[in-house]
Amino acid sequence: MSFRKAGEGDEITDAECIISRRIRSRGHSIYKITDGEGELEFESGSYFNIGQGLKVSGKVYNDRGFLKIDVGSLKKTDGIYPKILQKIENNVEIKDVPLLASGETMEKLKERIHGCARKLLTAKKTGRFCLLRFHNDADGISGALALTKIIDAYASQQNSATYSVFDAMRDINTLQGENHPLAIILDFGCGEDSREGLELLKASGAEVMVIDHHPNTGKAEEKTDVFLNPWAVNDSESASSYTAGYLAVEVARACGEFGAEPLAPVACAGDKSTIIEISEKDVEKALVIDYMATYAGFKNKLEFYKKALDNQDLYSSVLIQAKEALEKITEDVKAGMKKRLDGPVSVYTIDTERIKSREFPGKGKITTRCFELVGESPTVVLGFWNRGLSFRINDGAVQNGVRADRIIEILKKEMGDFVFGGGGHARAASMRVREGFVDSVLDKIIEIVKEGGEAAKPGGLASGTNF
Ligand SMILES: [Mn+2]
Repeated sequence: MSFRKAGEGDEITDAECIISRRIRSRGHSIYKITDGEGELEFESGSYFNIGQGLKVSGKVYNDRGFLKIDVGSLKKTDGIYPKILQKIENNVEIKDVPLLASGETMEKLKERIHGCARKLLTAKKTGRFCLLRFHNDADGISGALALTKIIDAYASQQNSATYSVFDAMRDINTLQGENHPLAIILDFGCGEDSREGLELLKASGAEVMVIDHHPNTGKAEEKTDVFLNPWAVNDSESASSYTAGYLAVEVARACGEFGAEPLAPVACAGDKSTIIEISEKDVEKALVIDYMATYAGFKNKLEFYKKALDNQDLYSSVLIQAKEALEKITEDVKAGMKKRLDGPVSVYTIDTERIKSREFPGKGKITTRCFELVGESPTVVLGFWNRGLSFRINDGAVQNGVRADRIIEILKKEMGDFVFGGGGHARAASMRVREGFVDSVLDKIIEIVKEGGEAAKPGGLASGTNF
């Protein structure tokens, strides 16, 4: 008999169920159990983990309005958890609401959004252990704030766009002893460099959900159970504009959590996406989050960001400091930027290490500042430092066939000995370069851009690279 139909006096025989909650009472515990369709409770002096699979028999009774089982027999049984989760997932209520951003890409993603929502609602219902790894910028953090409106998660900030083997080891350690945990990777993890890390995470037995908008060069869907990325349905660079934080807000909305909506334009403002309307206030909020993220290690708690957004005094102080820091570098950037190529697509470079700034703005933001100062014509800005560089490319240049992800791919092939991991979007990306070789890499990039028109044609420089 299913728990949903059970009533006072009914006999339950060998029902497969899992522990979904434990409430401590005087001298014993009250356990909530679910068979995927309904819930019952029982009292016990023994200790069971959340998610423990059981076979339970006994008689149902009514204890002041709560249906409980007077347990006759109880056997710990493994392997039940996934089955019960699946049942709940099939039955949870999804809100099929119009999406905040319109267009074909989002319509095609709806099923995947609902898939994520089902997993999260089920995790909430069953007390499932969730680990949430979010990228350390306004997009990733806004998304994490949206998802934690649905689930309680062990949230951990990721200060790199790559999910390394090191990251995976740390997470597997955290998940040790948890029953069939769910690991959520938000706003990173789809690049080639994240492949091995994701592989390990999946092999550890965790269920893996990736919500990202970076080009899927690492074929992340093969190492994940739930994969939400616009690149899966749209193979043009416009896919990147559906930011991870925005997607997370859509997942929250599908769960019925509409309070997450104000986070969507903040996420988009952070990644300079214009798929939805963004106010000046959203841009400021994104700046505040970015500023805070720069000054925080990986131990940063999500709560910390939430408080700053809610606390007017703290918020204003951070905003003033962040704006001042950006303002301060503007003159230096103007003086330091160099036009290295004048043509159908121009190239500017900026040595980010010669800009006097403390932790904020970082190298990426300095490059962005330079990008904001160049004109509207097709342009590439390269911010460089000792061991790497950062790309900012405008629409005009992309239309001329110049794309950061393609250039990085060519560099990896042709200069593999001193070009390391790199990745990102068509219009914004960064890469690591062996010390002492940045100048030659810059020269090579300028050469590629010079022949940029060729790169876009079949048989040109970019042929053979698949995006
Ligand atoms: Mn992002």
